[in-house]
Formats: sequence, structure tokens, C-alpha cells
Amino acid sequence: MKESPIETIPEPLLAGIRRANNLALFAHTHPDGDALGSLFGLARVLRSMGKNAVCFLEAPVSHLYDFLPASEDICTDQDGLRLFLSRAGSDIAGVALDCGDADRLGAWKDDILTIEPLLVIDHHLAHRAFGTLRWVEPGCSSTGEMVYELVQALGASLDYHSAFNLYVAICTDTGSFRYECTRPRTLRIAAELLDKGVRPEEVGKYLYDNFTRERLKLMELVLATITLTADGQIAFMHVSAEMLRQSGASLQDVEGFIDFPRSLRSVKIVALIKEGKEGQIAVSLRAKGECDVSAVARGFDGGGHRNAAGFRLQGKSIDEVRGQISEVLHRALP
Ligand SMILES: [Mn+2]
Repeated sequence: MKESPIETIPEPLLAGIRRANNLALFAHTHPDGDALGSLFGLARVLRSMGKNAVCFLEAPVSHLYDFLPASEDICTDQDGLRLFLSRAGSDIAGVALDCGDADRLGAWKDDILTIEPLLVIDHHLAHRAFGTLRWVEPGCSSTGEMVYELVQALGASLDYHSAFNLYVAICTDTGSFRYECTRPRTLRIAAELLDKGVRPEEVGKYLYDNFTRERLKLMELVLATITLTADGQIAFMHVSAEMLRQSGASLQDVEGFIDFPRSLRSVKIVALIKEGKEGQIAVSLRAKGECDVSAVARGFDGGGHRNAAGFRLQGKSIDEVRGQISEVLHRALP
């Protein structure tokens, strides 16, 4: 792959952004730092180009990310989206960021898929095509990195707040520049963002020293569930609805907990089983090195990257899910 993928951005995708005066921006459901940072960063840039850019989110921004210099133009209501679409008429482009497939668009998927053109910008290896025009770059660490390249290609300028958002996006998806997706280009882009005034220690403070007491309590309960199998190579961990109730924390607070079992020296694969609403179980998988958990996730109709993937199941208990995936994970070991 070339140092910068800038020349691989499809020209019609750039033209679609340049042409439209109204831009409806979307990220994946339960957005993480990459999704939100990319969304807010791009929205600011588009507005600096004189465009009417609105970020549509089906839920308010998680308290884990409420420090992001978000745009004033966030809409969290579906009628607002429909009104925006009807007012914009044909002078519109939709942009879906960090979404590996159409289902990840969430509850408003059907409305979003009517937008023409719908431009898709994503870096998931297991990307399943949707939308009108796609720019998918699995070699990029994060969608934040891609948005940076996009801004260059558009000839637009990044202000401090956009740079801050993109830096958070890249930090989140690279595990603060530790994962193998971190390339020389990733660090060069990070350096450009520091030149815009971003301070790594400030971002670090918000990302890592930002716990509530409820979140720490939940962490205590969740870490106590860690079990190891296959000579310590596979770690299971879970979070139940009861733990959420007991701690007063929310499912959003679980983000990042999976890194603790992953940090065990012997561990090659981690499975975090989360009990959600209405009998839904979400499974997050992490792997080190050559283990490919995206293949495992695809087997359960999920997706992701080689070392970070996930899927959902319905109507099963935590124990049943652990039993069901245990053998598949053993087979994914090197
Ligand atoms: Mn991402």
C-alpha cells in the first residue's frame, strides 16, 4: 500500500461531497471514539467549506465522549432526520462513517439508505458493501485517518477542534498507537494534528483518567468474571444486566474493559459477553498477532477486523453463549 491512500479516494465520492450543500453524516450504532471523532471532525470541516452538515445519532453522545468538541449540529431524533432530508431535496449527500455494513447504521437504516448519493467511508476488513459510492481502506488504522486524507483531498483546512476529534478517533482505534494497524503514515498524520495544537496529554486525560465511581464499580464486578482456558490463551469475561444495576453504570461504561484480560501475557484471544436489552447478547472479540477473530465473528453473522471483531445473538444466556463459542475460539488459536 502506498504511503498515503489519498489517490485511492474515488473521484465521484469527492465530487459528491463537493457538489452537495446539505450533508447528512452518520456513524455506526453505539459509536466509539473513532466513529464520533470522525463524524464531528468531518462535520466541522464541511461547515468550514460553507456547507450545511448535520450529524445524526440515534442516541445522545455517550458520557465517555462528551468531552469531544462536538458540533452544535447534532440531531438525535428521527423526525429531524426526515425533515432534513425533505428540505434538502436533491441537493444532498449522505456520508456513512466507520460502518462495516448497512445494519450497523442502526435503527434509522431504512431512512439513511434512501439518501442518494450515500457515500461510505470505512476501514473494516470485513466490510459488506452498501450505499452509492464506497471508499474502503482496510490498511488505514481508523476512519479518523481516512477523514484526514479526505480533508487533504478536498483541499479544506483543519482547525484545532477538527484536529482534536480526528486525533481521538485515531487514538481509539490504534489503542493509543499500540496496535498493529499503526503505520508510519498514522504517526505522520498524528504529528500533523499536533501541529494544529492538539495536546496528547490532554487527550490521554479525557480518554483514560475520566472514570466515574459507577464505572469503577462495574469494572470491579466485570474483572472478577475473567476465566482462562486453553493454557491461559483464551480469556472469557462477561457483564450481566444485574452488574449494571448493582453498579449504577451503563453498558457504555464497558468500553475498554476488554483490554484488561487482553493484557495478560498468556492470552491470545479474549471474548467479552455482554447482556443487553430484550435478551440480546453482544460478543466482543479481541486477538493478538496471527489469530483472526473476524473470521469467527463472520461465522455468527458479525464482522470486524482481524484482531477486533464482534457479533450479536438473541435469546441465549451468557453461559450458553460461552459454551457455544468456546470450541470455535480454540480452533482460531495458532
Ligand atoms: Mn474504526
